Amino acid sequence: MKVPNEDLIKLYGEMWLIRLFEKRLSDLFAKGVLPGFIHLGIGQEAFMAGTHYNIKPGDSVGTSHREHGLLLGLGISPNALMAELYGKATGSNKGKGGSMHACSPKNGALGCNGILGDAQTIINGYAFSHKFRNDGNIAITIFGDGAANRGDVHEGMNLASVLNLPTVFIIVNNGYGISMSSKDSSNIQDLSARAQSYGMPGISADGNDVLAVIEATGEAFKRTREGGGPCVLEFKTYRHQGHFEGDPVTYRPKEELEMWLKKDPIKRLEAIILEKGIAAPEKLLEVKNEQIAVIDAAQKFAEESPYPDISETYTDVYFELEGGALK
Ligand SMILES: Cc1ncc(C[n+]2csc(CCOP(=O)(O)OP(=O)(O)O)c2C)c(N)n1
Repeated sequence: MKVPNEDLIKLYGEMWLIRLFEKRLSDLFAKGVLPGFIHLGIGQEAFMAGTHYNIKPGDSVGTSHREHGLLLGLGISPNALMAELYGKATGSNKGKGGSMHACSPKNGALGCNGILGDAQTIINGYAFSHKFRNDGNIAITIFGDGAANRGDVHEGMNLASVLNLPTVFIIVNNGYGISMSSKDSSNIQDLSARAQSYGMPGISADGNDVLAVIEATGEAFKRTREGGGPCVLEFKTYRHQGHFEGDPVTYRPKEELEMWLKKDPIKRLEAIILEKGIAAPEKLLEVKNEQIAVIDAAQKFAEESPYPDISETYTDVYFELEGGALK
């Protein structure tokens, strides 16, 4: 899939936005400013930007607990996401969703299910709806190598295949489920091989190469959109930080991180852009600095926003039926 030069610059900016947004969250969390618990996707930007590249309006996208970056791509503004993480009333979900449950259904951003594996069955409901309406959209579910070992995931894959649903299962293999190495939790090289058991295609690709991600999602999404049925994609990548902010990361060797830092997805795209003479280093610095300004503004917006009023405690929490009964 040929990616125009101007798109390469946009992808470069998007990856910096994701990384710098996450780094800002890391700092704010360490200072005790952010409530709750956060999992960051630093190092995994290529898979997010590359997947976003081939998502179309109307697609349904279920993210995991590590994809603030994809939520930004799907249309939650940096201001709204930052305010959400601060628990403020101006947040994407009025401060009640937080990191795990920030979502924007009107943009197809379904958010995360805290129970690993469950989302991979639920996604088929969205896929069925797209198929029933024949709207050309697809349902994408994103989950980690750890979640991939849950039984529900296999149930979801089987159902998607049997019903020939437009479901795309994306496994983000970042090497660990908390402290458990994926080499110890699975006996196969490529997790995408599991697709064969359900009679659908499975592809593994370099998740730190944004162009490889665009190539893989481009072909897979097209096939699924055109009625070809479900498929599995595995993107091999690495999270630079711990599982959660505050994780001392005592379970993986230093050399392993060093090896993956050499494969940093942003540096790799930067090298391609410079090598091909698509943009000068000054231009790339400008693109990066633009993202810093966006994040500074988002932080200011979040800090200056009010907390939800106490009277809002139960608003949007329960669905109110006619006659006042709560469901
Ligand atoms: C059913 C279930 N079991 C355990 C957990 C606790 N838990 C939260 S995240 C996580 C690890 C997930 O690893 P992976 O799926 O590889 O995603 P990653 O965190 O690496 O992005 C676990 C075990 C959970 N949320 N749900």
